[in-house]
Amino acid sequence: MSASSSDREPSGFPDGFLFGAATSAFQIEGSPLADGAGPSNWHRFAREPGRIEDGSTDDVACDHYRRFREDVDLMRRLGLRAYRFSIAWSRVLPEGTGRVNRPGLDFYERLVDLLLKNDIRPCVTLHHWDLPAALDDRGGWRSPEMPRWFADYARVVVRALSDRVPMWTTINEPWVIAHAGYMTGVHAPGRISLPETALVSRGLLLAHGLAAQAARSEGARSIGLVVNIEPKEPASDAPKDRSAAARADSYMNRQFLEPVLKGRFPEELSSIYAEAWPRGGEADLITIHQPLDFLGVNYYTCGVVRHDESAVPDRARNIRLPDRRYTETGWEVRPEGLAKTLLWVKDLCGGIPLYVTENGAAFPDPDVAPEEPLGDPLRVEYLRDHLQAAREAIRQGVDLRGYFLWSLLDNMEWASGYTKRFGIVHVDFATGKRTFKASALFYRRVIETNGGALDEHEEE
Ligand code: IFM
Repeated sequence: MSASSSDREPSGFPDGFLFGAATSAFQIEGSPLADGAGPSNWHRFAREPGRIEDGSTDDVACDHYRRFREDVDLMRRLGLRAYRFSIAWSRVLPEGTGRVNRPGLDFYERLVDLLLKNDIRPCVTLHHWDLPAALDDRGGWRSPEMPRWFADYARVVVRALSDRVPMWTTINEPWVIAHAGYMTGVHAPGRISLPETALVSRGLLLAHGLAAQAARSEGARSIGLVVNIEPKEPASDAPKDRSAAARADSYMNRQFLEPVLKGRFPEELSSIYAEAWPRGGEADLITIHQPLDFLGVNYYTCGVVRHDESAVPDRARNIRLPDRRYTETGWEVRPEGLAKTLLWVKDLCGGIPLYVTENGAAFPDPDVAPEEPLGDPLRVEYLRDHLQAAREAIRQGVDLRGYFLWSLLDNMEWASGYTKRFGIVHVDFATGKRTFKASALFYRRVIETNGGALDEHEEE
């Protein structure tokens, strides 16, 4: 592949900008019950008939639990400066509370040590959706005890690792946990109930606040929350579509952001959830509104919203428009939406440092990679366009400190099983073999040149 500089003014990312990649425990580790781990809610959910698109399980996934040395070596070869991963709660506390399973914690100690040895900064997410099944049996996120259980778990993990882990996040995408787990039921625990969604949303917020406090008291130096943001655009200028877009925005984007960073609930929530919305908000807000060191933003797409009498919540529904570009997950490709999102968050939340903690795309790749690098031009284009948008946001004054690509490896995409490949490294799920895709080499070049490669283009 040959490249030449374009006429555009090249400009790099700020010094120390963290170029990284992200994964999560359930999606890559495999060996779910190894070394004394307890089952997670997702381990169990995947075994319920019809829950996972291809009928697959987490038994092997990317086999990262056994191949983590090889995976850290891949990161080193890519020049990654940081790696964002999550801890499986059920490895550390098999029953969810109480007894600590030392071998489970040891696995993460070994991973962190190896990352540091390779000059890769470990960024730990405490909860990325996989919950000990034992806690699900006790009500899971519907239980009023959950915030305290989560804080206790956070304390154990942070105490063990805070001397080596510089960056912590409490919960990944709480909106998805509440919405997909309790409103639409496509994720574990597969429940469909608006009142439960309201309850779970409040529990997640309180859990974040208590865990942030606990992590700080155990020595965590830098603590944040990760939210997924999707700008909501009305399908037309009709007042009904405009107000549907505003409701969708408050439900998906501001439901967690505003209480955590502004110390208030978005007004629209009490009408969306009606009498299901828990009372006593003011007292809860004191716990929820903890000082944070940064915010993680996961960005994939924008939503086009149309008023819809039959839809939940509160009559707003995302629609697809013809003649637009979509990824394999059906998400519209909207790189400019990333800059828009970051600027919007800056305006809403002030000067808090931001990280793009996830951004990436699933496009069709073969099950077996015939050569290295495996060509994935759509993903290369997606990454180039989104990284340029991130750089543009910085140019416009956003304090963006890093970008974590989703994902390092093809992995188990939750209820879609292994049918959606997000990785820049191809995984042959039959053998575990890893193969760099062209997007991995492109990303390596972006990192090496501190963004300069974004201004190169392939010769015709
Ligand atoms: O795979 C997920 C990840 O676990 C959370 N954010 C979105 C990704 C793609 O769907």
